[in-house]
Amino acid sequence: MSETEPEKKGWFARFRSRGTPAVETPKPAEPEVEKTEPVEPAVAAEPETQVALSPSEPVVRTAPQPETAPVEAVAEKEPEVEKPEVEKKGWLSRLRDGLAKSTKRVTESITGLFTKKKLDQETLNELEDALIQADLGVTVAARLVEKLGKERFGKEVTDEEVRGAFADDIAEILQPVAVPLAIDAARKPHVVLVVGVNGSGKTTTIAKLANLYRGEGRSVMLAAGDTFRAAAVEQLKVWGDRAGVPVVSKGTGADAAGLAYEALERARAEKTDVLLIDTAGRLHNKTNLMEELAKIVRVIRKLDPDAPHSCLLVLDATTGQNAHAQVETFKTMSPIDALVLTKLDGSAKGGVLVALAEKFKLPVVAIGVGEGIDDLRPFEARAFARGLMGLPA
Ligand SMILES: Nc1nc2c(ncn2[C@@H]2O[C@H](COP(=O)(O)OP(=O)(O)O)[C@@H](O)[C@H]2O)c(=O)[nH]1
Ligand SMILES: [Mg+2]
Repeated sequence: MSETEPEKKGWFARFRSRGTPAVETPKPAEPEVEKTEPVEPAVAAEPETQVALSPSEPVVRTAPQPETAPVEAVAEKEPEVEKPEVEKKGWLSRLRDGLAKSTKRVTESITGLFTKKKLDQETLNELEDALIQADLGVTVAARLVEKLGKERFGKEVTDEEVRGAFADDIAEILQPVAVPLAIDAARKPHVVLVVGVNGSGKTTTIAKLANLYRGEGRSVMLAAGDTFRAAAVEQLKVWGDRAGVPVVSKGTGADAAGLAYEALERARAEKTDVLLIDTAGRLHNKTNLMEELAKIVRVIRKLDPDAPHSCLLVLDATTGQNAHAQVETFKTMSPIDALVLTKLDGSAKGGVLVALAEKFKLPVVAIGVGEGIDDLRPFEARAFARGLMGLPA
């Protein structure tokens, strides 16, 4: 996931460019299946312990199975050709536009505070509120404002100076967690377990990672470990086909740990570089999910005591502060060692990433900026911080 210097420059340049049309990458047919489920609203509206499933909720959702033809349909929709420049810019526009919602919240409130006055305590308090409102969290807000107060109290400051100072401090908080996922090439396979609540973007992120690693010349295998939801296995199969990687799967209701074991066996036999294991986001209740994730880890460790070599928690940025509870919950269930924040293209709560970085100090290995297979990007501290504060990179 390392980016070359020229690409970085391109990133910044394009990040700054305005008016670039966002080109939607056509999605495979299966996300439409997702659309029939109230995935996102359900996640956003759920209480903190999102993994808990009420007893009345059906075990197998009634979403229609995707037709068996989506693979061809997908191939037709998005042929494997060199992406035109305009499409490459698409994700940047979406990130900028998405972040713009977060940015607007912060900058409008900051700007509104500065008319001509000197920095006083009242303004500092209001600034602190603005940062909390923008999901940066109480701790970060207090720290940023305290530092600003020490440096500028009683002096005349402009809103741009304040945003610049905040952006620098935020970048400093984010820098240590802006770490790409390191794949150990000596492992065959490097096992990546992907966990997170239903609808957070696990399956999509797996597809994106598979595509990324394939692009790096690595061999990849996917394990369809979400055996709970009817459409989940088919969804991963479609994505696997899109990315050109094999998918190990069984039917709905199959034992996920057994499936993960088989997938690891096969990946070892085939000397695959990376095995990505999908998991269920929720089961009948939290205890079941906890047991299932623990069992997957236990069982794959029979084959490789170090597995999983990476355990990624996928978080939907639109859920804002709820992401904290999700980290806490999943930490008790599996050996989380990194985060992926998805849907930053459409979240007004991007500031939560800063709060998470400060609190948990878990690496943010990538960010999701769209529904397409290419819409996964390395997380860059400074660009994100300045973007959030409405400043050019
Ligand atoms: N806009 C946007 N949508 C995303 C992103 N990642 C996932 N999604 C969408 O979120 C929904 C749930 O994703 P899915 O991968 O099925 O979540 P899972 O239940 O955790 O496996 C789907 O409609 C995805 O297309 C992202 O980065 N941006
Ligand atoms: Mg899924």
